Amino acid sequence: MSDRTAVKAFLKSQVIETPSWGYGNSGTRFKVFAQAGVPRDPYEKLDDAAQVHAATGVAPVVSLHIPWDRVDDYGSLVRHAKERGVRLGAINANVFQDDAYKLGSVTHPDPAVRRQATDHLLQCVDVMDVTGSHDLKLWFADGTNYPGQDDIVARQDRLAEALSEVYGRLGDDQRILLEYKLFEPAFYTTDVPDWGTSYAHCLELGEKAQVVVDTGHHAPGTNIEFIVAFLLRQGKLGGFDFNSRFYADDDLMAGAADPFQLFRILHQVAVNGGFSPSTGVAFLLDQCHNIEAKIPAVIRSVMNVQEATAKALLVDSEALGAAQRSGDVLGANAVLMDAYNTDVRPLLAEVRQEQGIDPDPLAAYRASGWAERIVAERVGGEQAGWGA
Ligand code: LRH
Ligand code: MN
Ligand code: MN
Repeated sequence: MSDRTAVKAFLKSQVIETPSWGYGNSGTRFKVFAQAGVPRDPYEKLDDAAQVHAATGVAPVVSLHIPWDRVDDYGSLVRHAKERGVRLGAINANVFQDDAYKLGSVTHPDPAVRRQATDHLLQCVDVMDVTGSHDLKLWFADGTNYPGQDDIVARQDRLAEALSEVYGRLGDDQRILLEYKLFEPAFYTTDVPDWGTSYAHCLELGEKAQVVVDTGHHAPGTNIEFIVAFLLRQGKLGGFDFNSRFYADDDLMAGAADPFQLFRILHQVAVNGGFSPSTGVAFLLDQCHNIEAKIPAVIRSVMNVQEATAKALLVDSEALGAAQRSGDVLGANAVLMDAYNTDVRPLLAEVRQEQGIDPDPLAAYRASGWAERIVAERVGGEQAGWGA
């Protein structure tokens, strides 16, 4: 798609889902630097997410993390979101913060702990029924730290059993997105360490199970766009957790560390039909803002994804195909680099103007006075955050 009007139309329709936990306090294991004005509950996280959507026009969906976002009445959260012009998206299960999970959750050697973990996953599907969410996003911290600690294959069997029980509970328009991560918190083996393991489990489960690619979850140097292309070909790419990394799972702003990688990934999405809503690829952010202001950081990340998307869509596919077919190595590479080196900011400013929003989302947010308002109003109470 290199036609400017079509590119602009797509950019207006693109949906980038933001994570509730990105609005709360977070940190490293060394220190959490609390920020003034941070949400005190899931309702206030939605209020902040609505500001991101107001500024960017493309972030109307918010992922929840349970139990971080536990409320008594999820229906009231749905109504609150609606009033703010946003809606609830993926439900992320959390089976990594209970004392019981020291040796794993669904792969734990003790069946009682596995039952507890699986029950939580099933409860997350109950939440989805109320929130109208389609995606159950599963990431397991499960693994071992020492050789010999547990039986690797027995853990795979336990994982498969739990996944299959949860899969059986899914409604027709619900799916499992199974996330992988190379390591951390387990340091020797991780039960879902890579896309291949996730893919194999999803294949066994059926068509309502797909792989989610978190861009921070690979070994350094991994060719993520190859994984994306492969999964798209198999119809098994469920979505992305976008963030940036320099070293490991850094969870920095998407597009900050390596915008060229983000472009290469989105180019593969573009050429393999992943932007078509029918493929169901979800574009989620999964990041934390430890030292920078949170709402502007989410706005910047959304803009970075939009810029990389615009560049990916501007690739002259006819010229690229012709160069590839004729074996013109340098020519093909030049077509790609031409798109990457295009300054798409004026195009995106036009898109925003046509959407009726400010061409400069960060300036619009600054001018809104929201930052000052939340600092003044959100005093007292516990601040919600990563792990709260
Ligand atoms: C794990 C992960 C997963 C969790 C989120 C908080 O590292 O990427 O997606 O749900 O972080
Ligand atoms: Mn993630
Ligand atoms: Mn992560």
